[in-house]
Amino acid sequence: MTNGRWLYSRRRFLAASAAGTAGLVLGGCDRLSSAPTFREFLAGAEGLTERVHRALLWRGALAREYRVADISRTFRANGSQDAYNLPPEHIELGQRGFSDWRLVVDGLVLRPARFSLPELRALPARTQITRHDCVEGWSCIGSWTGPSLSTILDRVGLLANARFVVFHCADELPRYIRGVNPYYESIDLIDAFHPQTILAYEMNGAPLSLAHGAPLRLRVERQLGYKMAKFLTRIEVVDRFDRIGRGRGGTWEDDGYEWYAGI
Ligand SMILES: Nc1nc2c(c(=O)[nH]1)N[C@H]1C(S)=C(S)[C@@H](COP(=O)(O)O)O[C@H]1N2
Ligand SMILES: [Mo]
Repeated sequence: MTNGRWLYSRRRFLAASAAGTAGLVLGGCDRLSSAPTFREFLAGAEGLTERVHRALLWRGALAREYRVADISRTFRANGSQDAYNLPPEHIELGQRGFSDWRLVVDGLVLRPARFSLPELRALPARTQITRHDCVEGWSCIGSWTGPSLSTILDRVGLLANARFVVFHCADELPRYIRGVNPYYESIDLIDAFHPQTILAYEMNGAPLSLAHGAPLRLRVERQLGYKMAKFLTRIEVVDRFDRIGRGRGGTWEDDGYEWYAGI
């Protein structure tokens, strides 16, 4: 990434942080998007305690990145991973190399779009070696490659009332009724613009296998495994998620897990 691009992304990320978290903390503060940088915003905001400062900055921290030598010999697959949870159409798309698969990006955006796999591969990509922590108590280190979610969001352009990004998936977990409740997840704009939030089409240097979410999955490295939606079909930008699924922001959240699964 060029320096200019980095500064631009950082600015976007910090602006998203200010809009997302500070909006909640300060309430009633508008015109946040005009804040030139996050630190300037914080410096100008009166009455913020040290703890609030820390909490806001903490959301921007990077997850640890590892060396190639640290990559786990085998990376466990979890949740949906084959035809048992995937509809036949998705399996057939895979058999044709996902050439007919498209990622739909819509909702509160200026320019709704559909991306093919080659289009996503043509975007600037990031590779990161990170540790995946499942809530069930296991961890694996893997390498992930794909465009930053921020690149996609910049392409489509967010409307002013955008607050969350919802990830819709092709699969359904057995406990949910097929055709009624496909796997889904959601994150706020702070995580959406975090530099390590990517849409991965490669794992350990090879195209994503079906078990790990082919053709495209989310990596949101500051949170637990269940946030990392596999088999993406659609990214929807929303101002609220209480009308999606059973209203708690994700398949496992609807079952009682935390929406913010920070690690
Ligand atoms: N679409 C979808 N995404 C999903 C799941 C799933 O069942 N379906 N399981 C989640 C859970 S609990 C974990 S730990 C990780 C597992 O990713 P992996 O199979 O690459 O290890 O994917 C997450 N994303
Ligand atoms: Mo998990």
